[in-house]
Amino acid sequence: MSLDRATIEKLAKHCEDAELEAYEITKITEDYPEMTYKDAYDIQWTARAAKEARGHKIVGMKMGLTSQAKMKQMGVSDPCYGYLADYFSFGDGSCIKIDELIHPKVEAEIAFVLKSDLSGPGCHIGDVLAATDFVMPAVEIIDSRYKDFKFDLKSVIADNSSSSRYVTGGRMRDVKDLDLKTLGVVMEINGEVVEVGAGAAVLGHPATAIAMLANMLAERGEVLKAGTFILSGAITAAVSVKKGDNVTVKFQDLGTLSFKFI
Ligand code: OOG
Ligand code: MG
Repeated sequence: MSLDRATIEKLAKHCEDAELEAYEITKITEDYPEMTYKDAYDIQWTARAAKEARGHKIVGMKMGLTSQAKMKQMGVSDPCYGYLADYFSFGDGSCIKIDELIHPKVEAEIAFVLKSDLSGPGCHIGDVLAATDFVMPAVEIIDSRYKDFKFDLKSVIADNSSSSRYVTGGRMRDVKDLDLKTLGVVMEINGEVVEVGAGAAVLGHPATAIAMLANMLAERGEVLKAGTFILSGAITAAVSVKKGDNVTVKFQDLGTLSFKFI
């Protein structure tokens, strides 16, 4: 049974307040076990509209739980998406204030920027590669609002798929010049290698995640517009960070990016 509009709005505020004020909440499915996947996305889209109404710009989208490493780490079996707001975005060399976050983790990702619209249903990897303007290196900082970073798929969707911050590197490349399947990444924290991976960790090929996003959005009548920035999902497992940590991710063919938690 679906939740009513008032409950969707209440839960959107509940999750978004926890994000804005950086405090933990219990999984919303504990109080609303009957909620559906559509309810979960309705909650996410309602919080997104609230941010826009307050003057924030939505600057991109993300896919999450697209790799076996992540699905296994979080105990879920399907990918999910979320949106990226203007204040989530940081550049290479940034300092990120950890006190604004609850229990952040970092994960290496490949970001896509589109040059033409992409829509489902039936969107496939060829459509994605043809519609991609360029790819660039990125690190996502996820910060589930749920206690101990534990959730089920509906709860995490309602919580904007744990979106929190992301950092992009300055090197853009044409997908024609890269093999995104074998593109390797090495993630270091304070000079120590903590995770390694290759693009194929993301559904066999990161562009597959973008096709999946277009197909999921089509269920709501939404389209990925030309110019959209999209995080395709973690290549590595997510690693917890603390104040003072220096994160460096080396991407084959896409350069290195670094930032610090202060
Ligand atoms: C959900 C978001 C996962 C990814 O890239 O797999 C994600 C979570 O693990 O908190 O962003
Ligand atoms: Mg991610």
